[in-house]
Amino acid sequence: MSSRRDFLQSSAAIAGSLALTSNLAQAGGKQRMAINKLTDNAGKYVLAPLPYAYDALEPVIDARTVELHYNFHHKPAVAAANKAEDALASARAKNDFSLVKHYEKELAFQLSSHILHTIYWTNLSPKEGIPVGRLLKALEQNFQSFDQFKSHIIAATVGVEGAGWGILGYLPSSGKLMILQCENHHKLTAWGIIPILVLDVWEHAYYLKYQNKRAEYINGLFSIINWDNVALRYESATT
Ligand code: MN3
Repeated sequence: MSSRRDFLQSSAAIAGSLALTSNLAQAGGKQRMAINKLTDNAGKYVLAPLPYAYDALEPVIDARTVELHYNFHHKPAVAAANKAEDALASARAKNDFSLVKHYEKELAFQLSSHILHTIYWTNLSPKEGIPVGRLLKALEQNFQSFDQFKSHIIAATVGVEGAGWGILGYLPSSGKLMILQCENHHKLTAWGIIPILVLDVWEHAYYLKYQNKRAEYINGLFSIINWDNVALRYESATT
């Protein structure tokens, strides 16, 4: 009996510590879920409303580009991510994994598109600003100065090969802010990184107004970054 009691006690202790760990993980996770509303209560991916009018980012990004971008690039990615998850559930139910490679690729691509676009819209705002406080300090610590950070992320984003994103992210396992060049929506990542600022350089994001002048678009984009949102994301990633 005593070994059973010991077993039950140690099991309870382990369960308790697991619950504590999972509570802590959930607290961070819930905070991040509140910032990025990717799903509804049933777990289906949903498109959050655009946080401003189509013309709010004029003149840097024209209204027509925002309208097309949101409705015909972001929105279909949400539907396709749901479709891929449904197809994988159906594959499990039927024990037929003949298309698993296709739908895993679809899920990685479309869900990454949904995640990055959701961040992108909130990363921008009509009001101009600059990073301050803890975020500014972290940018200076990781990139020597704000100006060096700005030159670095602009060069990285302009230089993305083909369609993709420039990304500033925080990697909890190293405690570092990093700049990544992301191809498509999901290639060239560092596992575990939490994106806090994303700059879309797919042509649909700028071609109507800027055509091949990607650098001009990126430089303009820098003037409409919502640094309060970036700071909120940094706080959430580091606490
Ligand atoms: Mn896009």
